[in-house]
Amino acid sequence: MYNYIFKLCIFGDYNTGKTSFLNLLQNYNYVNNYEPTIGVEFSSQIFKLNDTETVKIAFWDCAGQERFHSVTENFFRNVAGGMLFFDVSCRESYNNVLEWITKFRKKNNDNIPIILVGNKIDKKRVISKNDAYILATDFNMKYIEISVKKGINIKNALELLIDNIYENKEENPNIKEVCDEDNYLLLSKPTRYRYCSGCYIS
Ligand SMILES: Nc1nc2c(ncn2[C@@H]2O[C@H](COP(=O)(O)OP(=O)(O)O)[C@@H](O)[C@H]2O)c(=O)[nH]1
Ligand SMILES: [Mg+2]
Repeated sequence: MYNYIFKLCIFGDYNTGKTSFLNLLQNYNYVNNYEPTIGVEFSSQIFKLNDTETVKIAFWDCAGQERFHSVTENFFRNVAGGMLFFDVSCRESYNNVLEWITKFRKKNNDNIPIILVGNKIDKKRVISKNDAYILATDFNMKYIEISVKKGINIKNALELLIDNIYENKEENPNIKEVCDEDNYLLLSKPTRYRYCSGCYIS
């Protein structure tokens, strides 16, 4: 049983590793293939917050729509937090970070945290860690660098966001204490839903 439920969205440019990140979290192996997903993908897992509390997190993945910068309103609605991805080896994905922040903020108030995630640090980078850190700080985001391919900082990235959400939970309107999960799921009905329970982070 869990104490809280919240929705997280993983967004940012196409090809930055968002779907691979979610797959890895669900203990699938990293696959080198490129398989664009269609619609909004949604999965959920239960994580430990501390010794006594757990949270069920519903993850929403842009799933191909970000290619056209056309993610639906529904995607950003009712989220407790967001992970904004860019690729440290692709300047364009970094240049688009501001546009993504604007889209997110239009749908959510400033108390909903976003963390900025620089992925693919196994590749030759064109964006320095310092520049990304400064950008993140300017927009009140935490910054973390990861490599989905090498499995670097995967859990830390998720924990960073969860901690951020949990610390400010009084100001966050989108954290549900569990009472009526079915209604919540109906409100935010996904195109596709994969259930995966019992996956604990620690
Ligand atoms: N070198 C490298 N490639 C990655 C990494 N993460 C994802 N990729 C690759 O980048 C491509 C796009 O990944 P995908 O998860 O589909 O990106 P999405 O469009 O943001 O969902 C795929 O070929 C992945 O294998 C990484 O950390 N390093
Ligand atoms: Mg994807």
